[in-house]
Amino acid sequence: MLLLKCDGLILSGGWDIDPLLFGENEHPKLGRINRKNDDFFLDSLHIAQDRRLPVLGICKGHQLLNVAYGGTLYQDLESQKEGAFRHVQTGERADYSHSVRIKADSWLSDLYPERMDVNSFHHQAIKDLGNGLRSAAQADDGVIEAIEHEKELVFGVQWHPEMLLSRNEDKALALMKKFVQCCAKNKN
Ligand SMILES: [Mn+2]
Repeated sequence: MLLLKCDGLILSGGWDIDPLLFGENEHPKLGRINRKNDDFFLDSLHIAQDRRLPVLGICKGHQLLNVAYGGTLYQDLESQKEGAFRHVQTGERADYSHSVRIKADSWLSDLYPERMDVNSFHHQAIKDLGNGLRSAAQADDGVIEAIEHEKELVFGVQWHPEMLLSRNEDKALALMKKFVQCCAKNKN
């Protein structure tokens, strides 16, 4: 399998996550799901875990990590989390939509100032954190926008750094560089 040749795993964005994976039935506002796709993500994650590879989850990937570690999701933020603002931006992919507060001592804290702007293309979000995971960044409405594992090399961001690359700012690239460095270091 291809993953046996990789030094790390990025779980990308995608459709909604099957709520059966965290013990819930479908909320009326749940979007498109594809269980095969979820299972592929989970299988890849399990191989990466077996091989102790660093993992970075982006948007859906970030949410799936939480589910894989036993956490839960808001199936639809707008109808399930009071006071949540709109996290499905109408602007361009590389536009900023809301700010996040980076937690001190998190994996992002040496890359970014305490507050920074991100893009936002999700109507689902982490509700209860999975085992061993902690929040690394939060939006002002309380939505968890980044996570990390307390012991494992497992990281997640709710925004899309790869879509911000066209801004030609160091900001988006910094996160990717850090992950690649983490993979290289882990290999040695
Ligand atoms: Mn957001």
